[in-house]
Amino acid sequence: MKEQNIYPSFPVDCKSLVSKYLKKEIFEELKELKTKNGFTLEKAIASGVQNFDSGIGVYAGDLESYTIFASLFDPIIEDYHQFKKDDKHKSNLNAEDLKASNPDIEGKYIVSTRIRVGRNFAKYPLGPAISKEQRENIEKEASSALNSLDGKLRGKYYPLEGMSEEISKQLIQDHFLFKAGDRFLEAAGLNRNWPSGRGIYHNEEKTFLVWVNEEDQLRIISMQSGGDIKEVFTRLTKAISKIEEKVEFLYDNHLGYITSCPTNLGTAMRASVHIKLPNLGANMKKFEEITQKYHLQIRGIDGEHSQSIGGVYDISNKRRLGVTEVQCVQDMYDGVVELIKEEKKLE
Ligand code: ADP
Ligand code: CIR
Repeated sequence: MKEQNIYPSFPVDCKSLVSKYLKKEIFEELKELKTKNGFTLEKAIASGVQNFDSGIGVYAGDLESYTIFASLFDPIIEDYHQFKKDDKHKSNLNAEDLKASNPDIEGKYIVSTRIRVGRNFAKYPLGPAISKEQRENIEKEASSALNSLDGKLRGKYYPLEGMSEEISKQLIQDHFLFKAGDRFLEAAGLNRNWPSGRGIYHNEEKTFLVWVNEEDQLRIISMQSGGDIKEVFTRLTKAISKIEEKVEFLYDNHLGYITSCPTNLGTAMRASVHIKLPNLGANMKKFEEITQKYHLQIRGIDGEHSQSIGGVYDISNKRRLGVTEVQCVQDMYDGVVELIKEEKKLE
């Protein structure tokens, strides 16, 4: 029989935030608690307990997880976002406030720009705690709201179930679709009943896409080739407000938009460019000095936990909570301007 409620041990070189903050006394205080949706501490920490290379290692099953397990979640949130218990989140989705003329008109550095937000339905638990039936209802409600979009946002919903392997492979390779089998999500209970209830909506040009029932119930995405960051942000903000006419999203005055992973709380926004920086890539000290100054994260070009290929990096905002959406994109934009300047110096 599986042993339950035993304080997990982490290797000494484990750097995840869950290993840092899950002290024995916190574990003892929280181990018997359960949210109204039946979400427990054991479920919340499963991803970090099964994946010692996690950066964070916890997921929430519902809004209540963030309060019931606050003595674990709060220090993790404070550490990742530099956001304190009494701070309030602010939202600003007015694209007019962004100062971002294309930093690479010749198209020499920026391959593509993508901005996404995570959103979850107010009336359901989050992905780690939903039932198959709830997930399927979300899919129905999401696809019906999306199918009512018109103009440049008009598109079609494609369920994962029944999608040919060839098409899904191509969509993943072209950076449009999420990957299957992520071990961090698997351990968090986010891959249960795969592929049922999952899918992707996109317009003809694939500049506006929505992932359904991956890590969050919706990932609303605007993307295109090149570096016109403002155009990408403008399209995203219009799409969000259209979808919000049909669906009520989970929002909290303290934590902003509620997401299953605490790194996405607040704006739930990741604004990124795929950018060619081979010289900075060979000078990581300088590279990281700039990314730290502008609160940016470096990822590989096949998404989270992937490697850079051919000197192309995924550069995105790291801050998402306690800063507005405009500020998230501005962080990325200002940092990218500086990165291009430094890359030119090194050429
Ligand atoms: P998320 O952005 O939702 O946190 P990932 O980091 O896994 O998740 O990225 C999802 C997909 O989006 C990956 O295929 C990744 O390559 C792609 N992607 C991210 N940023 C860009 C970009 N600026 N241009 C093109 N594709 C991108
Ligand atoms: C982890 O803990 O590494 C995964 N659960 C993903 C966390 C979010 N991603 C990130 O901050 N880069």
